[in-house]
Amino acid sequence: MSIRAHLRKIALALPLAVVAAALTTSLVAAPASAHGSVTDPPSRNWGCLDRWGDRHQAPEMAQQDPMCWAAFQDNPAAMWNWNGLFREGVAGRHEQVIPNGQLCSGGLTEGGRYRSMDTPGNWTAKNVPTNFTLTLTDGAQHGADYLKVYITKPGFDPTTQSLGWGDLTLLKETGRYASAGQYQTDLNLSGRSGRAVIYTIWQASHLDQSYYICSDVNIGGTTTPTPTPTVSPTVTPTPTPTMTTPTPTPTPTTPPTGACAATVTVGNSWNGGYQAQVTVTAGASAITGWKVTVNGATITQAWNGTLSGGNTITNASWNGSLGAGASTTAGFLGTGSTNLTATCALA
Ligand SMILES: [Cu+2]
Repeated sequence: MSIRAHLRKIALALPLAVVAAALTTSLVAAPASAHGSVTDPPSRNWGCLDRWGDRHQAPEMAQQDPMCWAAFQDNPAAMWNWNGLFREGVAGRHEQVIPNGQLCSGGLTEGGRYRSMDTPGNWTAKNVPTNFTLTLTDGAQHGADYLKVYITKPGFDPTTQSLGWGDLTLLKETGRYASAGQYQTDLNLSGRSGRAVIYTIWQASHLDQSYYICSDVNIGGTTTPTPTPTVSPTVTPTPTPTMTTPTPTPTPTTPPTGACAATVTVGNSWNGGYQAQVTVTAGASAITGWKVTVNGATITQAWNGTLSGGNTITNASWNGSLGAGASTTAGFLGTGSTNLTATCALA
């Protein structure tokens, strides 16, 4: 068991009463099927899940990440289903179908599950340089007819203004992407600085399914917001293990002795589920394919790899070949125990 997984077991043991209370008051739905979202710069709901999923009821979130706090209070399913913010049958008529003020919720799609994403406020913004690469993670490997990437016009203040189509400038429309786990495109924001919203429309290729994704950025920003570790005085401080900083996955300095080796690291967890990453490292010789079995896992979806048999991930087309000692990663969502071990075999 990794250090993080071990910490997580401790963490899971502590707030059982809290979890039980949450179960009675909210319907927490695991992702029903695999879809995707922009993961860098993180979409609003993916960012909230990434930063807080493992302690989504921590009172300090209200001060440190107030928009995420509000979003979790409104409907945590907006975070658990971070990859499900889409509409079907729009036929490319995005501006006609999505009303102003509802761009970040896909026009209140899924019964308004994502409505909190539309709220103006101090969403945590990622510091980005003027040239950077946007990454969309497609856990379902739907492919993309195109990505349409917009940015809010200079002077638009996402902390106070509701987002409408007239606030956006089209940065670029990409061509098609073959089905893969991630789609990337370079963005050039030269001449811009400060807060902005990157608005991405992902037109999936398997059917007419369009995703509407708001990511907050701070162009040219270098300072990280200083978290205020204030615990609400009405709450008894809980000795929550510190897990905000991901523990770096130990990287072998020498290739493993086998043909390949795998480690598994559990990331965010929530009622009934968790996210995890496997790291695959080639042995002393280059390999052309790998297959990782995560013992103890019940995997509901995987990305950067193909799921089979409930707990086995086989490399995707683009990350199977590894030089001697080289590493790659794949991610998955699982349910049940987080006491996991991973084994690697050639594929
Ligand atoms: Cu999908």
